[in-house]
Amino acid sequence: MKLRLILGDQLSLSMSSLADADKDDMILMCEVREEATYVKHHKKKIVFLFSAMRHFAQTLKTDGFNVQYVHYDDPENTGSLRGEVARLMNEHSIDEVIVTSPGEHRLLMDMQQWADEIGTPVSIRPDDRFLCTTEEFATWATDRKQLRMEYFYREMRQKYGVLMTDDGPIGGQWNYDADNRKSPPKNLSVPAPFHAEIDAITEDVITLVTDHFADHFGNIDPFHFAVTRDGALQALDMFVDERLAMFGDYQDAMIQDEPWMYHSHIGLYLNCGLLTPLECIARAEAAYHEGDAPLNAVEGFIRQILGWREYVRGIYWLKMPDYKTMNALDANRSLPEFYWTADTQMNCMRQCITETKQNAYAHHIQRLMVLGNFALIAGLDPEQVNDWYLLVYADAYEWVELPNVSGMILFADGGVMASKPYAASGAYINKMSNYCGSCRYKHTVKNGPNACPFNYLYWDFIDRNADKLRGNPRMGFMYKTLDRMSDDKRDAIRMDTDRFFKQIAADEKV
Ligand code: FAD
Ligand code: DLZ
Ligand code: SF4
Repeated sequence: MKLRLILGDQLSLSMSSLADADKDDMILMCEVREEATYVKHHKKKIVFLFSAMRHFAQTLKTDGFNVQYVHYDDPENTGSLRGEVARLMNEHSIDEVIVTSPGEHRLLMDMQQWADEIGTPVSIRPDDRFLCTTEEFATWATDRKQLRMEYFYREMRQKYGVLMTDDGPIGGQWNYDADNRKSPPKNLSVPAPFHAEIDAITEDVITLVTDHFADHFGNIDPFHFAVTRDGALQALDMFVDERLAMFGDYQDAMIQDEPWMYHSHIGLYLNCGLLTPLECIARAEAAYHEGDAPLNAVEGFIRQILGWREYVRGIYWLKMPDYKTMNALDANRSLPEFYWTADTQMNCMRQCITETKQNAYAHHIQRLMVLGNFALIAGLDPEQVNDWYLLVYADAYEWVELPNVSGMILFADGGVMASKPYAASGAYINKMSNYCGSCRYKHTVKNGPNACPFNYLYWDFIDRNADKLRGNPRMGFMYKTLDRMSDDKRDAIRMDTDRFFKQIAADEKV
């Protein structure tokens, strides 16, 4: 008999590990302490994943498969994937273990030892849910000086014939980002997000997570995520019908108390297998052809999935394991406590952290330009920042989280992903949001106790990293501006920065 292991983020009937499944084979799914606590995942993320796993196991059983499902609180549960595979091997006559390659390097390294330890062959099959294999990405990357997403994306468009005509990209351009940076008007009325009802399975999981993960970050209530493929498809439909048309215009916009904006909120479904990337791309492309959404919105959305998502996964497998420990800017400040409590007077940070706590979600520009930008200019330790991002979001797995954090926000990879650090001062946050209007700090003030901390931290970052960044051609303008600053101005920046971090060290509210 073969044992087929399905991980929590492998909830697709099309998994390579199920490709030739026989109804006599045994399918193992298990809720284990090791996976749920290697970082202390947000409570809502655990509820989502355990409930989605239990629903998927039910689907497999209904389809006639022999499923062994190990509950978290089963007294026999050994607490690890390896332990659960070994336990079944002792109880049954199993001649091969089959699994689809996991999304995280640490688990792949572990699985590659399993065969020796249990004395049975372990076949690790490729994860063919992605649109670019790790081998194809490595070939694309070979001999390139710069691994820029835009060129990768164009090749993916051509490979899959997405938004293409015989003469090239539909509309004549590959990228409509220039149209996608509108500031939000005052009276924007954002549609309500998808809202699934809680069933008995989710109810049980909520009780379990409340009892066993009380010390983990975040709120369970309200819980509205879909936990089945049908639910995830409904959420996708709702996005295409109600939000996609505006996705482009307000992609970079942030509004106070509007955590969901015009984003799709499907990342958590894609990453655990409830949705497939091609079906999301096809739905959006069809909406364009039917005249339901403009090209800037559809191209922008498709670029995120066909471009960014595949690209970051390619970078992850190309650069691991070294990527995880890279710290090109030698950043070493500890993550301030307010990343956990939201107890800060910086309104933008308070909003984004509060929403993250509440929803296990923040949209891209909040992750990038508020939470990430602060981490970059404050010089926070990449390891701590990575751990935070990996545990707080329901869509976070290391293959997608790490390149976004170490590459996109922190420049810890020294420029593998981004050609320059994405640092910005308060003016940018004010341009793209209405957060500054209700802030105790003033985005127009550059120094002193009322100044927006992003303003002086930005220049301190530029100054502090001069030896590493001055040579970057895209930073030339910044260093010219810095060089023109008076000594008094530079002293004021340093003093404000010192005061700010001293206040944090003294547990004062900043
Ligand atoms: P939308 O804005 O509607 O975009 C549609 C889809 O495109 C997303 O669901 C996602 O699958 C894909 N996508 C968009 N941007 C990216 C990107 N930069 N990288 C990979 N896929 C992308 N995404 C994750 O899935 N998991 C993470 O752990 C994660 N961590 C991030 C950390 C930082 C610091 C930053 C800047 C971005 C991170 N992202 C991550 C990317 C992006 O922010 C999320 O995919 C997105 O916010 C999810 O919300 P959504 O489904 O509403 O996405
Ligand atoms: C994220 C997660 C959590 C919280 N719990 C489990 C679990 O109990 N069992 C399981 O099979 N998978 C879980 N996962 C997802 C894994 O961490 C994920 O498969 C790996 O990180 C590889 O991407
Ligand atoms: Fe954030 Fe500065 Fe604006 Fe306050 S003033 S919301 S700290 S950018």
